[in-house]
Amino acid sequence: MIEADKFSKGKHLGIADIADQIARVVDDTQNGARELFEPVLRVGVTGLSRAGKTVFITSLVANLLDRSRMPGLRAEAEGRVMAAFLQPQPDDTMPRFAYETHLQSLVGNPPRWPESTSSISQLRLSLRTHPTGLLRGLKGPGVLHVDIVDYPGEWLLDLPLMKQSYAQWSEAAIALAQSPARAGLGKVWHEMLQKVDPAAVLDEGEAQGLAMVFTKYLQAARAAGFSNCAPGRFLLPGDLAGSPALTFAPLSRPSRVRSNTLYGAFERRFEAYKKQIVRPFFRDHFARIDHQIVLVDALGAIDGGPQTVEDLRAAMSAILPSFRPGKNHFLSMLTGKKVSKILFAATKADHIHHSQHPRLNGFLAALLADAKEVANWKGAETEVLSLAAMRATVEQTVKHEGAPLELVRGRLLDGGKEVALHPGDLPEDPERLLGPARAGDATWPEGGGGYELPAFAPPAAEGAPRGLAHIRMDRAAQFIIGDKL
Ligand SMILES: Nc1nc2c(ncn2[C@@H]2O[C@H](COP(=O)(O)OP(=O)(O)OP(=O)(O)O)[C@@H](O)[C@H]2O)c(=O)[nH]1
Ligand SMILES: [Mg+2]
Repeated sequence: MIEADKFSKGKHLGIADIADQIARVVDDTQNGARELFEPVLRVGVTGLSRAGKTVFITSLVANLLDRSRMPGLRAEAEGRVMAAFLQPQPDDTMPRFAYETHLQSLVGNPPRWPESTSSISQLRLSLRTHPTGLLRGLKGPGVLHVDIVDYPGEWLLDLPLMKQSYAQWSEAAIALAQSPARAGLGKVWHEMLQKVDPAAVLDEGEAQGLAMVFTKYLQAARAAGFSNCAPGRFLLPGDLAGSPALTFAPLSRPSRVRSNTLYGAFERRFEAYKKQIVRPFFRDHFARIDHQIVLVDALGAIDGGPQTVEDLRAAMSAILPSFRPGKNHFLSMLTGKKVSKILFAATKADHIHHSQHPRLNGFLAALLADAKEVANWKGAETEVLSLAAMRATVEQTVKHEGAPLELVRGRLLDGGKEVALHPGDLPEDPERLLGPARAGDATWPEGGGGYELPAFAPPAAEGAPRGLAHIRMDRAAQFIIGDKL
């Protein structure tokens, strides 16, 4: 339908403008009509760096193409899925997600985890199903296209920057770097920061030197397990390495800002970074997401100690409100679209015995509670789940001092030795982890148990692959695409 006010509001629309508007409306209607018959579901897989996005997408696709390990997917259990197949993706300007390469590395000999992602890619998976219920006899099979995008987790950290001015970002970044948890990580940068005068006329050599030592600090922070390491492109510049939009760093604001000074130049570059790099990425990627999956490596953060848990909590609290559906916010303003389902998933749950999974869910829910409250997920259906996209361990129960002890057995990523270990018990009350985290404690309290959560290698392939061994990927798939099948 063409809305009347589209035409009446403009000042003096020329024939060409009107023709263009009509063409666009017709085009949208045609796309809409096409999507009515073959709906497209755009699934967002979001998570910080190393959260498990690439393994998750690979496993989701492998387990949808071969559904023998997917009893929890209702359409499959009801025998209604006739076929699943990969299709050329709709967006010609985006590289294809290297599904075959990632799968090959996971099931290869020896099996390997895929490389960390350095750029954006996309995949379209299509499912042909018999309709349900009353329509069964009336309608032929339907096709659902599922579009999934993968990108480096570091880029997600840039989302909160959209709301900040250079002065606000600088102040927060300097304060964070000086917090006790990060003390020592940015020594060289801090020393240089003491020496430079933000109000002095720009010296490009000095600017580059500052950007370099600041980047080194961000790399050190990430290597120490911290999540909050924005701007994301400083860690993963791709083809932007060395460009002026990446040659800035936080500075204290001088009383008067002149455009020819170091501060003036950095402020302009920060705004250019937001406008030319961050904004297009979020506009193009998040613009039309229907269902969102937020992956969180909660166990990795627990393994790192209270300070990495607090850092993860802060990073998620800064990012998640940006997904707020329907409010007058950057993403909603760009898209006008509401995400209708959000799955919050604790990844790599094969590190602990399944009897601990309810506690992991409780911890994740508590970790994200602030963010969820701020974000006010009105109108969106949410679920919290623990899952493993690729199960690298098996469970085992042994007798220890007369009592059963639950272990997980797997091959260590580092060295390849097979071990069976008790990773530690998560507390019933998540506050026992979040309290010390909020207090900034360096270690978990005595008697808190301690955690042993080493990285495992992917399991050795078991003959012809039948999907991938997983934990609750069928539940995740049911929540994300089940009601569309
Ligand atoms: N045990 C276990 N480890 C996993 C699982 N999924 C991911 N991992 C581990 O987590 C690492 C990171 O997973 P990726 O899927 O590459 O993470 P990502 O979110 O794509 O990371 P970036 O591309 O760096 O943003 C892997 O290399 C594995 O070591 C899982 O289901 N089980
Ligand atoms: Mg990745």
